[in-house]
Amino acid sequence: MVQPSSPRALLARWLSSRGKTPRADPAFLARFGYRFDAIADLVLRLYAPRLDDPDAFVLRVADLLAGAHASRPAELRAGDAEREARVAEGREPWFLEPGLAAYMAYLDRFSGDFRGFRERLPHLERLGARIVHLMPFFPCPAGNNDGGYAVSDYLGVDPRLGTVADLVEAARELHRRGLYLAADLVLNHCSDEHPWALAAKRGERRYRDYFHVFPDRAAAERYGRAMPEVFPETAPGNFTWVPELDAWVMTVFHRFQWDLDWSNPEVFVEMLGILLELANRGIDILRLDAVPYLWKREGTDCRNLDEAHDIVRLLKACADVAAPGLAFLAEAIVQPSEIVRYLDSGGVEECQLAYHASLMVLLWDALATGKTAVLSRSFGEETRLAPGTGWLSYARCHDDIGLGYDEEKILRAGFTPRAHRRFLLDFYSGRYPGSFARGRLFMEDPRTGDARISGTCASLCGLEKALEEGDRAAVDLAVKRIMLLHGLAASLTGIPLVFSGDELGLVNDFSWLDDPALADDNRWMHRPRLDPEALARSEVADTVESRVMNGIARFLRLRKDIPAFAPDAPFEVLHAQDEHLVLCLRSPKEAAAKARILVAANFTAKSRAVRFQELPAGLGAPARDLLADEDAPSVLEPGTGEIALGPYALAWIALAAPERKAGA
Ligand code: OTU
Repeated sequence: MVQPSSPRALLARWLSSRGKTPRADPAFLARFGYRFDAIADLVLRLYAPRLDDPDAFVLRVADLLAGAHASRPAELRAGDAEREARVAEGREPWFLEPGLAAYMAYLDRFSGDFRGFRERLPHLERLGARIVHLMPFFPCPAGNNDGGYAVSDYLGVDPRLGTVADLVEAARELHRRGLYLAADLVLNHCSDEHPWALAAKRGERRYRDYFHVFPDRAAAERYGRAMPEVFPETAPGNFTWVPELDAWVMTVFHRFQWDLDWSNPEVFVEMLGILLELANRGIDILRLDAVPYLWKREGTDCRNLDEAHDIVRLLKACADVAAPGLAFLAEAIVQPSEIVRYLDSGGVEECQLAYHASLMVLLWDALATGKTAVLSRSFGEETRLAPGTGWLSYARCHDDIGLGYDEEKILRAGFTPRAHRRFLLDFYSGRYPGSFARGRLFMEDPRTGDARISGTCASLCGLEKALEEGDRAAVDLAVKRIMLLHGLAASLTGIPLVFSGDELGLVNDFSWLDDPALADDNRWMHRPRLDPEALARSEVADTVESRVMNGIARFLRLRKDIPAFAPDAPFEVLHAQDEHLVLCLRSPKEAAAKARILVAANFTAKSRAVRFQELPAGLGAPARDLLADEDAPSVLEPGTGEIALGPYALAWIALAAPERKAGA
């Protein structure tokens, strides 16, 4: 290997050879100079062992950045400048703007295709969502393609959905309306029909090296001996025999999703080019799919390794140079302490946003047990984020709910972890006597007894059962549960996120069973089509659809003007004497004590009370429930020091400024 030059010398070389072209933009050069050391360092740290000429590689990356920036459309560059200026002025970054809310949908199920998309935007505006995540819309294999997460062409658009021009136009239309577009970068794996995989199958060495290939089963198994399985029921093991290669390929997800070998610098360059091109099409947020899995090392569980973080850092440093308005969303459904590592540089070095998977699981835990100890104990310090970063807080997404939670917390809450887990699985699959839920077990593993849960928010909250039984009171309770979860996602912390169909309270959709391409993946039961009839009913008073839609829209509308609900405003979980309540204190970032809000939630079907005497002193008197209206008149009972909470009720209680001590 040729010894690498110092980053400074290399930068000087690049600038004198290519940087001083008449087209070079001074802002780009400034960003480039600022990030160059970090980029060169990370490249060496990750790739030095595999590079013959590290300088040449760094210069290649530099050329890629300059090229991508040169072809970045003027309107996006102007957007970059605005986003940068906002931070320079000391405001929060654009993606933490108070009041933002997100929505995620499969394009075909949401609007048919890109053309229909525009017509659905008024629906999103009515809901109050401003970040729209369209699930993978790239060309992918026919048949089972894991909902598009087996990508065959990262820069194409699935012809059934539209064209690249349609994608660009969709982004423009969103921007015109003050909305943002999020999309996936499925960077851990590509489909076995991707040209890279096809070339590897044809015997091209260069492309074989894009994947983790093992000559025989023993070698593969030795490498993966500590790797858990993601889909044990339908895609057991982590390797697939590929006859054309006469070898085993690592396939952590499905056998048709080949894990890319990110220790190969060529894979990095390919993916960087793709990332920058997607950014140039107007995508504002890239969701880094399965980011914990990026780096593999023999004998480890191949998750959350330090190099995976270095790759994200390197991609971010590069994006900051060529497309500085772009934000990264970490899709890391792992332990809370591991998730926050993708954000702990304060959004500067790695991701800016992450799914609050911990909160999501805890909400379902509390709903099944009616007890909030696990939630209250776990939703605190370890999920606190660095400034400049934010959670996406949600009740449901397109994936299953994994109920595994920190065993110690479960023990401390008075449950036995194994039995507790069994109970949750039984409860949400509807087996537990008296359960209101209608879900199914996902990826049941008879060896471990583990499983996850599928089902729409509404079905897991009891709506499907209640409707089927024609039980109006049960329907009301189910709607209350649905509102409770969305209301908490809108007020505990972060940016609320709604999964398509949940805003209408859609129940499980069993049509997936009729489609052989989907039939072995019951996550499809909770990915319903946005049925036009349900949409129409959402405009008719008193239907379930309108109650849920209007209820969520109201949460999103109200929270917009509540400074204490800014995504990154502080929160503090208060100890509730009543083990069925959640109490969370939100404070505005600019400490104006009188605008603090106490979020109070009752996880049972019985009325309960929040007793102010039991809460920490100095909280301030309850002044007003911001959620109270004619249907749910004020819950404050003046003089008693109590707040009544009806079944599954949620209250956003504005607190009066605490009395100041004399002389203070
Ligand atoms: C993601 O989920 C996607 O959200 C899924 O829809 C895909 O099937 C999958 O990647 C493959 O692309 O295991 O059960 O820590 O948990 O990447 C869902 C991250 C998953 C993983 C996550 C994965």
